[in-house]
Amino acid sequence: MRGLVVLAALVAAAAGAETFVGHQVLRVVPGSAAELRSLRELEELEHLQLDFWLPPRGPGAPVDVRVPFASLQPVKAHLEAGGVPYAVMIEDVQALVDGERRQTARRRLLPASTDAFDYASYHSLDEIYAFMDLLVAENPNLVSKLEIGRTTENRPIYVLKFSRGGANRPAVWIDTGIHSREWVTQASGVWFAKTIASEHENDEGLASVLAEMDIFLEIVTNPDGFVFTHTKNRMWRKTRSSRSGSLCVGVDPNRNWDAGFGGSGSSGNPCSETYRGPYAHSEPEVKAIVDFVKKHGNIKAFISIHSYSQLLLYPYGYTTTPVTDQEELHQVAERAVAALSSAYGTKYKYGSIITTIYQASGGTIDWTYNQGIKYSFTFELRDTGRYGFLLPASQIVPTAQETWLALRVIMLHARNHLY
Ligand code: BHK
Ligand code: ZN
Repeated sequence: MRGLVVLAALVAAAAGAETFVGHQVLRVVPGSAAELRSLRELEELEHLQLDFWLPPRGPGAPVDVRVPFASLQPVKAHLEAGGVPYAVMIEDVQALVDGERRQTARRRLLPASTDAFDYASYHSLDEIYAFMDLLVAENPNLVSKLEIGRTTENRPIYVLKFSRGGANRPAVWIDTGIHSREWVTQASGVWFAKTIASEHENDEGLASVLAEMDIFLEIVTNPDGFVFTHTKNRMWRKTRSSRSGSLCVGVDPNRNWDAGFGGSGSSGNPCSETYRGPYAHSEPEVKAIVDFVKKHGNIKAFISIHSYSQLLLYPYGYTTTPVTDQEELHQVAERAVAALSSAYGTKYKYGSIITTIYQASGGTIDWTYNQGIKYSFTFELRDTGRYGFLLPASQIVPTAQETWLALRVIMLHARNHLY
């Protein structure tokens, strides 16, 4: 067993992939403003190469941070000196990455039918793209595939359209995987696609949605980043664009939208994980959606899916000014979360982005809301930090199933409140 683990790490290293041998994910809960300051000091120290899975927000809010092996001693010493308590959430990140790789390697290869697709495994970009073509071929009267743009590395960006006909019907938009390392989201997107195709006649609620609305589903919203997580660095979050004057690659596609662009809760440093980019919509992956949404002009609900933390959020992230529709969105969120919990008891919190997590400017759903899309929501799927971005594949299907119940509530509400 131990030999296998070492072998897997060696194979990955030989292929030029980043390894995480001995990296730990620490959960730190700052109890006071002073402890928070002590944590923020760590954030500034670039040489430590810390990866904040959950960045510092306020006293009492947990911070999850991946600490490279070489930084463990100084980080733990810094925390202990400041009297800041911490727990080890993940002992060895590479062990989880290796387990995930072994599971992925055992996946059923692309079958002849989407019925036999392995929904309980993680898949590569090519497999997901092949799945989409299969689904379209099997359901020519419901499903079609649109190319809405090309990535920085010239990969096609695809959206699945589910439509019973009609011209430019009011529509629901769902995207998964805008942050590439949030693997349970793309995997859930695949499951949603199959479920829409197979349930659109059995499920009365879904049928009533599709009787009046189209559904657009972008499963791999950051294809370059996704390929990079499979081949080079499992923990890649951003796009893969580069700029002169910096060796650092990528823009945070959830800080790149023209809604409070450049404000606090985003970074102007190209090396930051929350780098907003040189200007709004600089990223082709973002611009493709912006152009699509504007051209369509009749999108009524826009749901952007991330992981992890188990949250259902509505705008705004860039300002504390509540949205005009706050009361209605809060009630929809409450009902969506209740439906979600009914499957496996998974507990979600809900509220506006800025009051529930932190200030974030240039985020997706702030822009869509300001475009007039009232039902704009973001999910943060499972879990609450035991595995974080490395959620075991055994949780893909249950995560997708429970999330689907919440999506149904939002879609049905939009269908019953067309505006
Ligand atoms: C979600 C929506 C809008 C603004 C911020 C967020 C939280 C999200 C982020 O962009 O910082 C956290 C994250 O990626 C993990 O999914
Ligand atoms: Zn995210």
